Amino acid sequence: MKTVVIGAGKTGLAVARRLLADGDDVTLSDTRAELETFTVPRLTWELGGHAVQTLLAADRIVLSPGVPAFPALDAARAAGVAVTGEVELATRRIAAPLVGITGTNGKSTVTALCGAIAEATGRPTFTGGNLGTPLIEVVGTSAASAGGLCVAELSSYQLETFEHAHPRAAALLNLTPDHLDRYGSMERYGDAKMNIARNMSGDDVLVVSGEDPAVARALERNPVRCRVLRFGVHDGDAHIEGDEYVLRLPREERYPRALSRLAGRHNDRNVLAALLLLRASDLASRDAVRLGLAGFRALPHRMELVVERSGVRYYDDSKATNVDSVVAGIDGFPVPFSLIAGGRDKGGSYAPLVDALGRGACRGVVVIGEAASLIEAAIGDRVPIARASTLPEAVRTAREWMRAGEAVILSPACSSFDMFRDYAERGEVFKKAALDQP
Ligand code: UMA
Ligand code: ADP
Repeated sequence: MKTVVIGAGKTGLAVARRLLADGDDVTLSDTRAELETFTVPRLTWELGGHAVQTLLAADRIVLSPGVPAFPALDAARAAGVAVTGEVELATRRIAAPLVGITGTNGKSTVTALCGAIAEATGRPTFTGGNLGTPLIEVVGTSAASAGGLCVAELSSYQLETFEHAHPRAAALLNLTPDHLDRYGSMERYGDAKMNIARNMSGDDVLVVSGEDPAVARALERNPVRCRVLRFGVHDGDAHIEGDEYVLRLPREERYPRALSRLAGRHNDRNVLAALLLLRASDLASRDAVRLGLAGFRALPHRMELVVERSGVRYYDDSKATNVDSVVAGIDGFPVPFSLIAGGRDKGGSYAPLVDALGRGACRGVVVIGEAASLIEAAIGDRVPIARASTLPEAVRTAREWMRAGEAVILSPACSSFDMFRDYAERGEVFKKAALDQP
């Protein structure tokens, strides 16, 4: 079989390795002209673009998630060339039950927490997907066997190419504006996410927010054939009563909230979703849930306290790449803060961010990157604004506004790709700048 893999990033390289091992001829095609290549039998490179002839000559095209539709691809599709994605290819080679997690925010946290609980079951476990390790890397390991368990964060990009993939349990955590540069509307974005449940049926468990109107609308537009369970702070199949997480499966189960070390209301929701996913599907025992939850710590770059310098605390929330995730972090923030925001705009509105700044004690906003003017215009004269051309410069500026006992927060509301390789690199640059402050 002749396969063209579009995009030679993490996903493309992992797919190429797998397909070469399966005996395919593979072309790795990338828009970058300069790229570190290597030579192995049956592998060809196409750099500097995706030629239509290359695509038309393929039996199959595998798209990397970050690649949006383009004319040569449409032409190949129209000519009958099959187009698929990495997660779809992976799931065809996995016998283990798959737990899939999607939503606008909280995916990585819920995935990592489910992974920790899955580990506590003693089954060989894989935890990855959009979180960092492409799912296809599990193929051939014990976690992919029938006795294993695979927990995958699934982005809307990865879900676009779902065809036969069939999670045993899946979550749609929430839906707020993000990636509108690719989808154009919330409906198209939500529909891409609903693809997660297209093959789920019978006893399979779909966990959704019972509080999010956009999730309810997405479910109405895309009816499902499996069990649907809802979580919500006050109400739902999983909810909170006092200091306990309560599940109704319908048999009641209670877990102390004190088991979780995650801060913030949004993280309570994340915990509820994770418990519901693994208990309603019976993929983890009550003891494994307790053990996994108690041992779990917040992931880096999510409201992570970096350091305190001269009484000012620096928080790295680089993973907050859309407006709602910034609002979740700064709403009710306990001390006055300055905010560093900006990067590559995704086509949504900054109004909810401006409202949240109005409710809290924000001393000022430093804007960076391509979206600087857009954010500046949205904020107007409600709080002091400064511009910075680099992130270290932004940290120095933000610091000047602060007194002891206050905080500087990097929470960008944008993707990082205008200035950095990814959100993690942006977070590391912020951390270094914070450590350099007097
Ligand atoms: N490229 C092309 N043609 C194009 C566009 C890109 O050839 O038209 C090339 C680029 O030059 C680059 C490669 O494609 O060489 C990059 O591919 P990619 O953007 O799909 O990125 P990967 O390195 O494969 O990483 C992807 C996810 N990235 C995206 O979806 C943008 C990673 O999620 C994920 O961890 C990884 O697969 C493993 O599954 C990151 C992300 O930002 C964290 N995800 C988005 C999000 O969370 O909001 C969806
Ligand atoms: P994702 O993988 O969906 O980007 P993460 O768990 O990495 O989600 O969190 C990304 C950002 O969103 C962080 O800034 C975090 O504080 C915020 N966040 C986490 N969970 C939620 C939630 N349930 N609702 C809103 N924001 C959230």
